[in-house]
Amino acid sequence: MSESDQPADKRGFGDPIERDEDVPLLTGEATYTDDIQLRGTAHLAIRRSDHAHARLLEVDTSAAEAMDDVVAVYTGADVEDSGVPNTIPTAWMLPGLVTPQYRMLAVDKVRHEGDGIAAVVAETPQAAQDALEAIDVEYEALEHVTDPVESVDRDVPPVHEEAEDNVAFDFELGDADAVDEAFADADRVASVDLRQPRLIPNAMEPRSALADWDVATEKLRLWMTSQNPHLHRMLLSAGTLGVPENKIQVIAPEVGGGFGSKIYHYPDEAVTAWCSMQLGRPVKWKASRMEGYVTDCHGRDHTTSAEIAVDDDGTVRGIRVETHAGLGAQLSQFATATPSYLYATILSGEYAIPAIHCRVIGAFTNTTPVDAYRGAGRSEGIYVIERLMDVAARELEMDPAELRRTNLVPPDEFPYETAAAVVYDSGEYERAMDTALEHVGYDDLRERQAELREEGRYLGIGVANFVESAGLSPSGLAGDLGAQAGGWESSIVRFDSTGTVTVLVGTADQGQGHRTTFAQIAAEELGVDVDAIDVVEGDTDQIPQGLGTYGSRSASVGGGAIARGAREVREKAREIAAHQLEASVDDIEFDDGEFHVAGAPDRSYHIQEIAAEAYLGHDLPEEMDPGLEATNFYDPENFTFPFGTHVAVVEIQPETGEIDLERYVAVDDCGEIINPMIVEGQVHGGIAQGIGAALYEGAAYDDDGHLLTRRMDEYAVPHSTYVPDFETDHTVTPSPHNPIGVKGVGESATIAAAPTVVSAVVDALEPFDVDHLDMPITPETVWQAMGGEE
Ligand code: PCD
Repeated sequence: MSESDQPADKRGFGDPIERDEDVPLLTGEATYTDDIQLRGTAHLAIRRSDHAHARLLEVDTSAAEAMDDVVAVYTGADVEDSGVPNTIPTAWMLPGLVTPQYRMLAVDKVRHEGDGIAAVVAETPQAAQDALEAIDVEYEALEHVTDPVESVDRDVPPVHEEAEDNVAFDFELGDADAVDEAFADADRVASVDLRQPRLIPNAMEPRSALADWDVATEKLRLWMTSQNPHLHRMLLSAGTLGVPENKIQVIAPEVGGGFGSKIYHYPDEAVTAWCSMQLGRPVKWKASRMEGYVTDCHGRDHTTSAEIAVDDDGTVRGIRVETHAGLGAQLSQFATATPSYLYATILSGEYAIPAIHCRVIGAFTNTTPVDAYRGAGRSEGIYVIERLMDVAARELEMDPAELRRTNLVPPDEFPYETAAAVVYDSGEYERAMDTALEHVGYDDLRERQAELREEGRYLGIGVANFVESAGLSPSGLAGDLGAQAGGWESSIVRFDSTGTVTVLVGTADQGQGHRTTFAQIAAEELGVDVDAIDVVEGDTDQIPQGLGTYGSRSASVGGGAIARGAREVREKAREIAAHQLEASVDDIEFDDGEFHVAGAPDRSYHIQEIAAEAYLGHDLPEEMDPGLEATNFYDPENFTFPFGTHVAVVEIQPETGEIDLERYVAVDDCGEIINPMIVEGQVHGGIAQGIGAALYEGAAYDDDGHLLTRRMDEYAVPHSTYVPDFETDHTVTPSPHNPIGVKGVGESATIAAAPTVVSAVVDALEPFDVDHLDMPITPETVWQAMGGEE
């Protein structure tokens, strides 16, 4: 590799640099959306449906309107009559997809508890809240359905008239005939029926928005809790408000966690903007925690039947998967992509499986819309293949780790095209697996397990391998699959005239630490100190274009755009240096920020001095324009495919069914690591969320279609004391096509942790002939599985 492609010295890249963002976050100095104060701000509250499914007979707002401090009350009909497009569009089409109109506020009918019915704008947040109760809504209750299988199998009134059978899409991937043949030929077949419950995202900061419509310029400024401000700008413009895109500025200030839930273009932020446009004054909305529970998109909600065909020697011949995916009452932007492509294309896991077929029925239900939640689609897919590996191992009476090892895609097979229509870029699966098994002391643990069983104690060892598609790209592929947006990212890398650097990028952090890691990337490429670099994200007026942060894309796609931009800047600086040193460009070397003629390091110019020259413009090479900056659009040639092996050790208390999670070992491979400390944090958070899914979390609805788990004391997000100390390690298999060799890491551990923990619990219960337990596995389910009475 030439010196210009790969800077020799490490300036930050790879170092565990402390997070630049932490001091303001921890001292409370950081600015979140709700911290922003504009003079004359009015406050919005939204009246929501307390029915799961009902016709709206009348919405009487007169009493509310007459209340003190109430500025205005609007219904769905008012929004519709205002003449704006009033559509919350889907951002991913699938063949045959039914796309009912999704409006800012309901008209005629409510389709889930929490559906917006009317908007109250008042002088104070309290006045707005009080007025909500004065709105008189007359409903005619309709039969509702919350379960994705029931919704298509049972005869219920459809959620949308457009989809009589409640089917939004019926998706297929893979080769059904090849799978039939594999199943006919194979020595054995094993199967599992499983449910992946609905999860509620629980970001620390609830969603909120502040909209300011400038009557004079007809420009909308919208501060909001967004993972992707540019996407919000586009969808608001085209589908919802009809305001030209260049008259909308979306700003995501500090955002306190998202986990997927802040990707989406929800009605609420749009209503906030619409109200500001009606009133010509700033309007602010913020969700309460309980409001968030019924309006933030939920995750998962899969009911699956899966089968695996294996030979006696452990060779997997094929898998067959059928899933009903609950979409909720409306199509959120990626609700279609998450359970289809993001799910079915990862079903091969780390294994060479010659035949795969998957069918997914996307079902409307009378529930909060479902969309991507950390691990989106890939979590669900890896869970299926890893559960299949365990049931197959039982069927074959083979060690589950051994069965997995037998089927790994070998390192010399990459790039590897799976039977599920993706090409894995690179991987050394066995190395990561060995690292994890050695770390945990797998063979000793198996012996210990046997000894303990003699004593009537139940130790369980769970192993799961995962591979993940991160950084959805290239744009052409995304388009072929139905995406209504690209897969690229864009950056501007700009030297300022005094030698500092500003990096602007279209991703948008919610806690990941981009300001730190992106400065590390630029520092590495430019040979300047990380402290000289300022990273700017989250403002569509400053950063011309971008697609935001989701799908663990920012490090690889955003970071790639930054590296490429920085390299372009460096090459221009090299030309200026050559001119100053009166040498040919080819003879100029770049070393630790200094340009010098090869073999003559004594006379040199630092890149920061060159930057000053570039802006003075007094003595530049002929025909060169002044300035030192580059705009880069990076459209990767493929996803990156992070992978790894996680191992959990549990002991079950037979008297109570309690599960002691004793050890948790994670070996992740996310390619080159920009900042090991940040990656460690990502892995820790991810494991905690996966453990949450396996043992604690799960949204539940009562018979009336009301969310039962509507508060943090009813929906069990694990506390730090619920999880063991994590033992982490890494292998490094650089992505061959990414300019900095990185792969994503943000979702990896969540994807791995749920199947790992479930595998461990089920392993502990082998003496009780338990092959599978659905999540969340509570002490009660364990106790019953061990033969306890209800
Ligand atoms: N990194 C490094 N190295 C590597 C990779 C990575 O260092 N190799 C780092 C970076 O730079 C950043 C992080 O780490 O900082 C991450 O990254 P990524 O993987 O690329 O990712 P992003 O894009 O950035 O992010 C996203 C993710 C997601 S997706 C989710 S869910 C979650 C995660 O992220 N979320 C969150 N994580 C987190 N964290 C926090 N704190 N918060 C939050 O919210 Mo989705 O799709 O949305 O469902």
